[in-house]
Amino acid sequence: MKKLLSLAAAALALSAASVMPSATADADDAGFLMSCSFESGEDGWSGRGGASIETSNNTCFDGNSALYCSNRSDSWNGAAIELGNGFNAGETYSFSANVRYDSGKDTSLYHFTMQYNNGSETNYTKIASATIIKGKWAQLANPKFTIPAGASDISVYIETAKGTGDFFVDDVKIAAEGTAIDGAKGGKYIPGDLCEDGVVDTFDLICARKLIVSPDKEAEASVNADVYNSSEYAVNDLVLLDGFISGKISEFPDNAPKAEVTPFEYEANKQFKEAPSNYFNSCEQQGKVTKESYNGIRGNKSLYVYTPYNYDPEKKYNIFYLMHGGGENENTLFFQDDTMIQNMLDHMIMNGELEPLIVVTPTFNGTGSEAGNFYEEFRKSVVPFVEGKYSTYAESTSPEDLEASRMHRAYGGFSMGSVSTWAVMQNDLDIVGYLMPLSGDHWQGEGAYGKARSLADAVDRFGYTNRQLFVFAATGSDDIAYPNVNPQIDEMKKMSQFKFTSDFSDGNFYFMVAPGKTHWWGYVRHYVYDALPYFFHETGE
Ligand code: FER
Repeated sequence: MKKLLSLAAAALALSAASVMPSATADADDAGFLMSCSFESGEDGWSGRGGASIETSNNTCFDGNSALYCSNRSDSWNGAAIELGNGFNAGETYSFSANVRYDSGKDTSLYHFTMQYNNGSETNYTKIASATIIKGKWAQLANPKFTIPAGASDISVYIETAKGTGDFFVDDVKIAAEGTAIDGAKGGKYIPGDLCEDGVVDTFDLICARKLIVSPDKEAEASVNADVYNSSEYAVNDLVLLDGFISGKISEFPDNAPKAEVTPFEYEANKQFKEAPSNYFNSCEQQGKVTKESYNGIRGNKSLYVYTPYNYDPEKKYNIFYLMHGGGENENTLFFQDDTMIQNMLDHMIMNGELEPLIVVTPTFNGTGSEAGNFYEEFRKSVVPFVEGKYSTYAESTSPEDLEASRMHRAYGGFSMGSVSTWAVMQNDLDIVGYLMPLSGDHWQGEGAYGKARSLADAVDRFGYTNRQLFVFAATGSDDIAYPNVNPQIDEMKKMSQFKFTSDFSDGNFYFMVAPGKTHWWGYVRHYVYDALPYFFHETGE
């Protein structure tokens, strides 16, 4: 299904380049260039980030003990070892590690990752990844992985795509290119693969038939048997598996429980209302603003991530990307007297006006990127980076999972940021369900009609109805952008793709005009206060 083997594109910041003992490449008796069994100690491994490691006899893949990794405070925290002399950049080796975890969700995506310096900066690349079944050993292996040319300061480590749960590692081995290294069989989440041999075929159907008549099928069935994703193994799973193997269906229907829709009382004609002035003072329940750097399609850039008070990486959060205006940057929303929107978010969340969510302030500045084409960097770099690291409704950062989570993702911006918002609407509707263009018009299409037309055409091209995207636009009546935005809105009102009301249980498009307000964040932040609570209540169905 969708979650399979997808990689979280995560260029992760590593804080502690601690002094680690290193493994050198001398072929041992069995021909391995490195072999760590954790039978007589930690074999040179160390905790990555703040994680702890120790050997443990509680479970192991082979022998009597394994390495146990705990106290992780971020998904990139894990167990690491430095590769010393003899592992050469540009050369290809066979890598294998066995991993297991015993608590938390039924399945979890694990990565066997390499960190290295490319001459100017630290880089990360995945050696192998797999979605693992809780309580089973699984092998992360790649028989032909090439250490990037020019790499130095190389280490390898085990991490998760999300979450901070404990895990075990055992029998980590490196051998010559192409070597098939023995490891755990099965243990990977592959719907339909009851035999856990990595493929879905008639053998699985035999297992499925046996299982359905077993008196103990609940206990025996692994998550791979539950192809209908209904949390139990039943006849419909067998029927679907039969259909899949005989070629009648090409994928299993996703019956995963849908997130509950929060009841929300919309006003149909929302009027501008300022946030209480104390909302811009610091709050007793403060979220956190974290500076992040990523290496995307427009080079190395920074953004900020606001995580709400008591952020829990095991929970899922709605996410709102909020873009600055022309001449501004990623600092604008959190560090100026006329913004400080983290304080406003803290108060709104504390007072129950807004569900806890993640707010990201990226930038369209830098290396050739302009507001109007940011949508490209947004989908290719920013969303995969942020949502590979923070816990949103995206199960992974694959295009399928980003689309599946689009009703939990919003994008907005002010002025040139609004220009970027309309462009995101035109180009990224498959990954964004809510849009908040503030004080800026669309810069595609001839005249007001052409602008509106290009947006309506995009809705059609993506194949969405007017129940599947929601636009809350706003500006001030005295804003310099008002004469640009208002005619575009009037044209959009005539088009069937947009139904005008701020009651999103009925329509999908609204334009709030704040009396007398001009082109300034000091006003515009209040539009965010008014509009953001209207987001994330619809299912998009
Ligand atoms: C508008 C969209 C963007 C607008 C102004 C801008 C005046 C941005 C201007 C700038 O950053 O200089 O509709 O109306």
